[in-house]
Amino acid sequence: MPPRKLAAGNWKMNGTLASLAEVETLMRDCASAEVDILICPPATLLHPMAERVGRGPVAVGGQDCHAKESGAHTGDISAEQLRDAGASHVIVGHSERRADHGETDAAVAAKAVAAHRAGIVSVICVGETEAQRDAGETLDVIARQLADSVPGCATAANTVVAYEPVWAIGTGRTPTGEQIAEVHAAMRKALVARFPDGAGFRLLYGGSVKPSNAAEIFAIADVDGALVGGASLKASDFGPIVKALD
Ligand code: G2H
Repeated sequence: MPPRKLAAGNWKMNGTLASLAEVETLMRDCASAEVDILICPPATLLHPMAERVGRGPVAVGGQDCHAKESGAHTGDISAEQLRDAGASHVIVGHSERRADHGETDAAVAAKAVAAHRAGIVSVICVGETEAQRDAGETLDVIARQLADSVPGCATAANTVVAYEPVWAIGTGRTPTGEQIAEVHAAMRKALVARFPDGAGFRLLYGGSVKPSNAAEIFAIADVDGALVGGASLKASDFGPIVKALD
C-alpha cells in the first residue's frame, strides 16, 4: 500500500500568536481531507499551537533540534523539549540551517537520531544547489546527503525525507516534473537498497509549492506529499494544497 500523503508546512521565522487563527481555519477547511497535515511553526508558537490544534487532525512539529537531550547549549532546543511542547515531528537539515548554521550531514544525522530517541518523527531535508545541478552533480549530491544524513535507525515510521532543491526554495522556481521524478526515483531506490521498509518512507517535495502547481507535482511518482514554506502561512493557500493531495 502506498504511504499516506503528508502535507507539511514550514513556517520558518514567520508567525505570531495571531497566526494560530490560520491553523484553525485550515482545520475547518480540510476537516474531511484524507491527508496527514503537519505544521512546523517557530518555537514560540509550538506549545500554543499544539494546545489548540495538535494531537488532533493537525500535527505540530519543530524546525530544528539539538542532538543532545539537555545541557549548556544556549538558544537550542532538544527533541525531548519539542515533544514536551506537543511536537510529533521535527525538520532537520533544512538547507537554510545547513547554510546559516554550517550544519553538516553528520550533524543532521545526529539530530535525526535525537528525534527518534525522543519518539518523534524526523523530516530530513536534502537538496542540491544551483551550481551542483548545473555541474550535473544532482544525483551524486542527493545520494551522499541521503547516505550521511539519514541514520541507520531510520524507519518508514520515524523518518520522512524531503527533497528541496536549494535553488527552488522561496524563489518561485520549481524543477520540471522530470527533474523531480528523477530525484525521487533515485531516493526511493537508495532507501529500498538500505532499509527493509524503504518502500514505505514518505518522500516529500519542497520548494515553491503553491496552489497553482501542487496537483501537477503530486501526480509525480514517489511524491508522497510536500514541505511547503511561504504557501503554508495562510489557510487560503495551504488548504488548496492539502486538498490537491487528497
Ligand atoms: C522550502 C520550502 C519549505 P518555500 O524551504 O521548506 O519553502 O515553499 O517557501 O520555497
